[in-house]
Parts: sequence; C-alpha cells; structure tokens
Amino acid sequence: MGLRGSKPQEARVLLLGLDNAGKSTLLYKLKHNARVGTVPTIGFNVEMLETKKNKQNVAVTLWDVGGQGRMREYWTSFHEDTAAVVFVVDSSDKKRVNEARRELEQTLRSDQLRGRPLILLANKQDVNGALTATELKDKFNLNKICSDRDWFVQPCSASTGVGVEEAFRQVVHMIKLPSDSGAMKDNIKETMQYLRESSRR
Ligand code: G3D
Ligand code: MG
Repeated sequence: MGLRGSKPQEARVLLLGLDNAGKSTLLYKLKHNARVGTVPTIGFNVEMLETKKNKQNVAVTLWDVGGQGRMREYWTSFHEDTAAVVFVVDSSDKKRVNEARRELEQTLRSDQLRGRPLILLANKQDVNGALTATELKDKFNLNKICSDRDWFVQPCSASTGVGVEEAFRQVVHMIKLPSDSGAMKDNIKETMQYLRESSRR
C-alpha cells in the first residue's frame, strides 16, 4: 500500500454578494487571522487557506469575484468546479435586501452551481438594528430557493471578526471536494501555485 501524498485537495469557494456587503473585509480578516497570501488583480481578490477535512489536507481558495456588470458573463464560466458559494449580505442595509435576494437567486440558477452548498453570511451584525440570521433566512426564502442544495446562515461581523472563523469552519464542513482536481483549468492551477509560493515567502 502506498503512502498518501501530501498534495492537498483543492476546493474553490466563490465569495459573492452586492458591493459594500463586506466581501473584501471578510477576506482581509481571514487573511489576517491565518496569514495567507493575497493576489490582488483586476476585478478580483483571492485568498488561500489550508485546512483539513476528514483528515485530508484541503487548500480552500476563496474568490472575491466582485466586479459586477461586464465581469459577470466571464464569471459564469468560472462557476465550474466550485465547491461552495458564500453569499455575503449587509444585514444593516434593509433597502437593498431585495436586490441582494434577486442577485442570489440569479446566481443559484447557474447550471454549474447546481447542488453546490450555500453559506449565507448575515454580515454587519455589529450594527444596531441589523436583520438577524433568521430574518434574513425568511426574507431570502431560503427553504424554497435552496430546496435542492444544503444551506446555512451564519451571522457575523467581518470588521470585528465575530463569527468569521465559524463561517470558515462551516464552509469547510459543507464543501464538496472535486473528485478530479486534474480537471481544473490551467489558469486556476497557476493562480493556486502562485498563492502557495507567495504564502511561503
Ligand atoms: P465589498 O467588498 O463587499 O464591496 P467591503 O465590501 O468589504 O469593501 O466593505 C464595505 C464597507 O462595509 C466598508 O466600509 C467596510 O468597512 C464595511 N464593513 C464590512 N464589514 C462590516 C461589518 O461587519 N460591520 C460594519 N459595521 N461594517 C462593515 P467603508 O466605510 O470602509 O467603505
Ligand atoms: Mg470588495
């Protein structure tokens, strides 16, 4: 019997949500806590966190694909090989809840994301009067729009860090690991290689 190789499984997580929801702050917080590398490029940020799932090493890359509008078409093709979707909501911005819900519904319609777990982050819980996780679950009608996938709502504050670690643990718990990481596109492999090298520097 051979030894299990040390090469980690790779899991890509999409970090989505309206502008101002707190995606970049969340990534920064995770990076700060875990001291990982960052690659700021046009239109997106990505962080890699190495962790374990079922005793196996897993390199989780969190992709803040930001840039709406013209970027959107490009990112649809990027949905392939996605292990989980994290959707960040500004729970204190009641005026934009419906807009956020429509955005999430549209994202979840993607064929490539079928069955992928959703972690909804009820961010900005530190703001007085913010909607609670339960209120957001109801407003987003998650029972209905996520009838064909696992979902979880995590309250958090990306700026204070409360709930951020729990959110990441939940993501790792729920991700589906790709059965064949060899099928990953070359540009993604290159980016991950770069992240790995820069985090060792
Ligand atoms: P985005 O990347 O989703 O567009 P950002 O969002 O991370 O840039 O955050 C947008 C604004 O919300 C920032 O404020 C940021 O500090 C704030 N923010 C993010 N997370 C939280 C949170 O949990 N609580 C509070 N109170 N504010 C948060 P500024 O003023 O810097 O633009
Ligand atoms: Mg941002």
